Amino acid sequence: MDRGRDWGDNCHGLPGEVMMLIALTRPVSPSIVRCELTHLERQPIDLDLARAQHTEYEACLARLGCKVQRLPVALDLPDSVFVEDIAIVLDEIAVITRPGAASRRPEIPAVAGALEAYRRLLHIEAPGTLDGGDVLRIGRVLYVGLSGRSNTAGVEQLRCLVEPFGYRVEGIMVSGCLHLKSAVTQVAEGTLLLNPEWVSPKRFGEMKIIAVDPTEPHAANALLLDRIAILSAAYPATQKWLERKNIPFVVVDVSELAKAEGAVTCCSLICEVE
Ligand code: CIR
Repeated sequence: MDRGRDWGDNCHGLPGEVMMLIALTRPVSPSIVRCELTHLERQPIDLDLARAQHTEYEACLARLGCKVQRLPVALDLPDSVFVEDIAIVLDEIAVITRPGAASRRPEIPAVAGALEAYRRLLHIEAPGTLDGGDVLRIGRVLYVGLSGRSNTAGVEQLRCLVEPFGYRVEGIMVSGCLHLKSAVTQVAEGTLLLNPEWVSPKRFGEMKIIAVDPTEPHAANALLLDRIAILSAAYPATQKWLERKNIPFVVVDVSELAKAEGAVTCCSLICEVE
């Protein structure tokens, strides 16, 4: 369902410079039924439906102007569809993470192999842990969740890696959810969608805050592509709040991936290329 105008043209940058957005994705693995779970009880996952929803998610990315690049399926890596956790893609470099769940570290080679075509790669190393889902970029600031997955060593390593490129790193406490981006994401220029039960709005300075509807604690995860947000279809009450603020968005149904504790940001890595 598209609630915005036609946002297919995502070309921007300097005059004469044609930018393209690559969206790296990876298919749903049949082993997703053995995924990591932290805050949810295990429920049966309908694999065919999960795959269909993922394909529709990719189609949504394509409609919004991304060139979708699919990595090969990883039959024995249950959480490999959630590529976001494996890297932080910045304009100048990409940082390959060291995921907090050891089961997810074998996901790294395929993601790093694809990203090295577009960015110089830097790496988080032991004892640091960091999940991409904990890193929210707003301009030149990287807000990094101190969650069950990302530790202070990981945050400090990230700081050392990115400060030379002009980024500031701000560690942020999160509780009650998996990642920082379960609790807060950007939905428009200068505007965050946030669950105040899981992260304090005070850390985000002058940004406007829209709170999730209290009946929808998981609604804060949105993927902002250029000027339009992709949201999970499961949270209509929160979407009414966004409509009232004239925030443009589209929705996709990711109900089966949500049973694996995933949402919309986690299924792609967005990489701007010339
Ligand atoms: C995990 O626990 O690692 C996966 N089952 C879910 C990861 C979701 N990732 C994300 O939101 N960035």
